[in-house]
Amino acid sequence: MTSPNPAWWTSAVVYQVYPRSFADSDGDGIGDLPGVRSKLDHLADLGVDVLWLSPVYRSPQDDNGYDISDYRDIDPAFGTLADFDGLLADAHARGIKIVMDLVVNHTSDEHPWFVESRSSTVSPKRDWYWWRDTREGPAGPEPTDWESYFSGPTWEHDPTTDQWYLHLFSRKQPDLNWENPEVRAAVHEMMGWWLDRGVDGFRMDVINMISKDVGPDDALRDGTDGFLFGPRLHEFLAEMHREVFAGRDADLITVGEMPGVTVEQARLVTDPARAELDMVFQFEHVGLDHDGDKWHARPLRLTDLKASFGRWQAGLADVGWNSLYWDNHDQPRAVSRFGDDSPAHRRDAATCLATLLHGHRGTPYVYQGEELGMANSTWGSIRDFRDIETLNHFAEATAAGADPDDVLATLRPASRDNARTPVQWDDTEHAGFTTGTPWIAVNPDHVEWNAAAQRDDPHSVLAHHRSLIALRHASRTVQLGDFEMLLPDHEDVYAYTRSLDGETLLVVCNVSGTPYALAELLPEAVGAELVLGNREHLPDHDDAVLGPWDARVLRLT
Ligand code: TEU
Repeated sequence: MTSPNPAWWTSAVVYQVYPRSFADSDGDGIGDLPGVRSKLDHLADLGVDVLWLSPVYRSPQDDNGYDISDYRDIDPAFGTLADFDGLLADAHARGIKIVMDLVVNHTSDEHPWFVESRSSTVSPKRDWYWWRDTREGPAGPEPTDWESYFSGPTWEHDPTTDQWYLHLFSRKQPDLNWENPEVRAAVHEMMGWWLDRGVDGFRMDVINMISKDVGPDDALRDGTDGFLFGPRLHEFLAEMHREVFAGRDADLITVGEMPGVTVEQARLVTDPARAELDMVFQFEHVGLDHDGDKWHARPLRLTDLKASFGRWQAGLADVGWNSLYWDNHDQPRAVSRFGDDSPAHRRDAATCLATLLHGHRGTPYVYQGEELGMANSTWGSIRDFRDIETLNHFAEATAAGADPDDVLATLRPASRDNARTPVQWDDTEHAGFTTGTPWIAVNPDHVEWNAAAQRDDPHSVLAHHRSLIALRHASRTVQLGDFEMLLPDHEDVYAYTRSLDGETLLVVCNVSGTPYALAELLPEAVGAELVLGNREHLPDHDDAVLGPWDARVLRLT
């Protein structure tokens, strides 16, 4: 991508807002669009270029908005279309683009399309969803053995027509049948409607699940072969690009969330010559601390992380483009998961992980609160949780005989709710998030960890994110430079170079509490100019020693 005029987003940083937990303007305990609007200066101060809004559309909120019942309206909990337009105008006035969350693998079961589809087997919208008869024989009655991401089978029986409909997520999220050109046309038209309204692009939810092969498949237990990266995915993405984006002169951005996507598949999807998507969210690194069972994680091995990130950096070096993220609304907080959120090390670990990530080649995504070093929360009983994935897992595991306390112990570090506690704006009772009662409890550590405490602190996690974003904006080497991994076998230190036009930057991060002599690790780093560091102001700092969670960007040439 070192073409003479690289795409604008190769130098951009995206900030993700989960509206329900960002800022509440009317005291109902639920974040909303006027709340987001009231915090735009925080985003402008941080220096981000794009605001990705998790879903704000009309929704029964079964999965916090990822179950949409009207794509062209705002859920009253979040505000109105006028509130949205106001937010968009104010964001644009600050040079911040807005990306909508496009959730079109499925709708809500309360969407008029599905209400019509389930009304009768001859409904004109019957084929807008996946309907199947009961499977006879011992394997049935569900048409296939697929398991939902939210526990239980992916098929729900509908007594009205005595057939089953497919839902990869909750039973209130029936999957759309993208084989039907009417479905695709309706989605394209809806996307055009939002682009005409001025939005700057889309983050596309589980977009690699839209092409499915729903055949009789007694053999396929988990079903991923039947719906991950199906046979017509490239065709559907290319058609979408042609029908929705081609011919629009605005600087748009598209990112596809693609669980299970490989480097090879991402090269095809993000190759500009193929006009599908600009980038994808891959999931490899957020699966390295568990073998597919997120409820039973183990410590991350840094060599595994280097192998994975190294492969993605190399794999998309000559074609395509990477997205870079640690946190989002589905992942527990990285500083607790991959770092160290103890009082002694939390600031250093959060800034170390941020440096490690932001120095890579790709577009960084900062999730709300990550810039403040927000950590996993403390969870008492199951009543503290809100996330459907978490609650369904607890119900299924305890129904299968597991001890509730044992299951609770697995939920605390892994639940998506760790990402969904309200943003910590200040040290008041509800962290300045709401004047009402928050829909989910504020992390009690907000008294110390909050934006107000960090805003004017030059050494805060917030200040460090500001500096990382400013560095990306200023440095073509950080934006486009070639990537080379160093020390691939070191279990504690992550180091790599970025090179462009004669400049070489070295990024070295000690992802542990053990100090290391720099000269022994990287002799070329000794005496190099410090471009950005996270610990040089600390009394125990020593240029020659990489301290605990020490992270440095050095200029070698
Ligand atoms: O997430 C898809 C997805 O991969 C997640 O379900 C993930 O596997 C899981 O949460 C990890 O614990 C997208 C959205 O980001 C998520 O919030 C929605 O719940 C889901 O799709 C359905 O729309």
